[in-house]
Amino acid sequence: MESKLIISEAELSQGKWHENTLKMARHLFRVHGYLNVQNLYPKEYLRTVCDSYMQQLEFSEDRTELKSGTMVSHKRYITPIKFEGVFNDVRLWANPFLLQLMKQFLGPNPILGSLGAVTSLSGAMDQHPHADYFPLFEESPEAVSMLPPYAITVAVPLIDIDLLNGPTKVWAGSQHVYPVETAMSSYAKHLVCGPLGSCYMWDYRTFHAGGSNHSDEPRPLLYMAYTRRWFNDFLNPDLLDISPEEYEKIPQEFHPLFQKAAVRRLVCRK
Ligand SMILES: O=C(O)CCC(=O)C(=O)O
Repeated sequence: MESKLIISEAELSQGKWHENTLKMARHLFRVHGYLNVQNLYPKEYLRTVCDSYMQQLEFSEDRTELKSGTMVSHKRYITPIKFEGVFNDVRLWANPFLLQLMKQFLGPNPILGSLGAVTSLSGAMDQHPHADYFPLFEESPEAVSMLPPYAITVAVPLIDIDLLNGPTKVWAGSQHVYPVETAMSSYAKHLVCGPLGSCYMWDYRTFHAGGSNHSDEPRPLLYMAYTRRWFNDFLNPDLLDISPEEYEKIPQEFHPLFQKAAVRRLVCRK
């Protein structure tokens, strides 16, 4: 069974999850290592995000390659995103339903650690299974199954994503095992996708892989990493960088989400 939730009409009108749904979300995320929420974002806003992102991309003349970003597997590119314009918007990173989930999964003080997008081009092949980070205590495999998440990747489809243009394959439950069984046959493989407005999130330890793109169009998937305050992600090059001008635009109540980016800037200036 897929680990999936739909926000109810009553929850949408109240702007928050019902307590029981939150408990269910926590249970699903802990057991499966991921959660798919089908209706988290307003579609009109995401269309503006998609337009802005696609305008930033530089394609080769025949559109078979991307010149911007880093190729992470066949015809699949990660591009960091500048924290400005439509991306410096509370609707994206402070969506009330999303923040409630992040606090359930990561404790009361989550940090936004990175912002980027992964785009697979037409013809992209299946990516290799991987986790976004190592287990924290590699010398103690038994700890891996007990520890709660320390970081989460939140993926936001910028178009309707389906089985044709490229779901993200997720090996449910693999976040609890170390060393992981590399053939992945011990874990249930879920093909996670959703329409514009949906959002799926996985534990940094959960094995996953971008699926092949059999459509004629690029498949852009925005991502944000939310982490516990003390976690430092040494593997990902796209740590959030916020200029002082953009930081000023962030409402005060959300400054705790950006504590680390703010401190990094102060330290780097010295
Ligand atoms: O393309 C996807 O669906 C996921 C990509 C991914 O996990 C990665 O590039 O690290």
